[in-house]
Amino acid sequence: MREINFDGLVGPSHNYAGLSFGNLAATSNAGSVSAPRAAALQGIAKMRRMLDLGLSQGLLVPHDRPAAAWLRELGFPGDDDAVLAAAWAQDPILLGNVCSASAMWAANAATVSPAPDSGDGRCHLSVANLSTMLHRSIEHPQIARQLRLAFGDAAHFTVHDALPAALGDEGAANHMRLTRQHGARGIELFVYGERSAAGFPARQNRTASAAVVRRHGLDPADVLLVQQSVAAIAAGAFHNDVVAVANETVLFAHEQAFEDPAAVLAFIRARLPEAVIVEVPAARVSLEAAIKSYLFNSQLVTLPDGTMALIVPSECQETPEVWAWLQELLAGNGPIRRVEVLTLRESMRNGGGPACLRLRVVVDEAAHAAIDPRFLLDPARCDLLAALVERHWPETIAPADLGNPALWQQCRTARAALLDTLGFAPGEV
Ligand code: SUG
Repeated sequence: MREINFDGLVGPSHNYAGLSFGNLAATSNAGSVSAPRAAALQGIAKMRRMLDLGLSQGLLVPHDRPAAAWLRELGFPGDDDAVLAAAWAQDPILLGNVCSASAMWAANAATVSPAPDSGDGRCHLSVANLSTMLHRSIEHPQIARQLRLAFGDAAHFTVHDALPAALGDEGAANHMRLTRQHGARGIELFVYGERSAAGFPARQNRTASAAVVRRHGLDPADVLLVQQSVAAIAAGAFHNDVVAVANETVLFAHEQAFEDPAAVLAFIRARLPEAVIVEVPAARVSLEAAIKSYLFNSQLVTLPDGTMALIVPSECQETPEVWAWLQELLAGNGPIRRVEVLTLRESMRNGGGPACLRLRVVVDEAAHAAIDPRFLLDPARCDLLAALVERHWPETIAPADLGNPALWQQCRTARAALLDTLGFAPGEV
């Protein structure tokens, strides 16, 4: 069996609107000028690097933005441009919400339990409702549409609808799987948050996580619901994947990631004795440095030779305590043998690192063959995507541009060209 990473391609409307309270990068960059073309090219370069490492790579398509149809439901009349112009005049923040390219962060698209873990031998995917943040709460219908196309073969996959909005669910960003190897039965950790007195929102609800466990048919003995530490949320870790990541036998986590770390470690050791827990002490890398550099939002992957690589954002290289720690990690005799550095500056400025941009799906050969190939990538398709982005994606977007009808049209044209290049009919995704 193999793991495929499906990355969200950065959409042409990528901008810095400061929409995610509790996400320090996004709120501190609010109002800056974005570079959608560079952002999408950085994302494509990451997908290409994964292919170069011998890994399997897929993509998810940017959503239809600005979302005029959604604004129409809020009572704005007329054709799309009239709706958008009225929203811009009456409530520019609302217009900012429907212009966000936030679907790029595919780790929030769904939670995935591969076939060896589910009760019925199928890979289960639960679409996330993303209900805590307005701009993200409008993603789930289009996520569901894409996942049902990509993973439409009911012999291998089950795609579950988003949970009710009152139970905030942010998908794989709050989920970790540990296992001897991808194709073996695994244990799954679901990390939820609790609202603290005066702090940032806890975006993953415990009841939502428990519902996903039941829907996926997981054996309760192989599951742990884990409370994210209140300190981590307060420091800006709005998702668990900002402070922890797992791959096969390895859990790589900050000392302050979980409210009760001893219980997490005890569960893993009892259920998977071969597990290797790489815990980074706060005395070496503070929570603040971890969140600034996105050290734990790295992709931890198994290479074809069986060793592991950590794919880190360049901000790790620029944070001395983090880079020093990574050098020691490599010098030691642990399972992580290689560190790869990526430039993802544009996504990072909205709080999205390498791990945020991808959704992991573990499949066997038959299930792999059943995936709609339009969602799978090879180097030639990366070239096609890059050429398309060069041609159609805006070079920059300043806050005032969000009210410009020429930008709305450019975004529509860019997406239409993308769908055509990838082989989708208009309106199919
Ligand atoms: O939901 N940022 C995203 C970043 C998501 C990162 N994903 C993971 N950690 N898996 C969010 O907070 C900012 C958009 C803006 O403010 O314009 C934003 O939505």
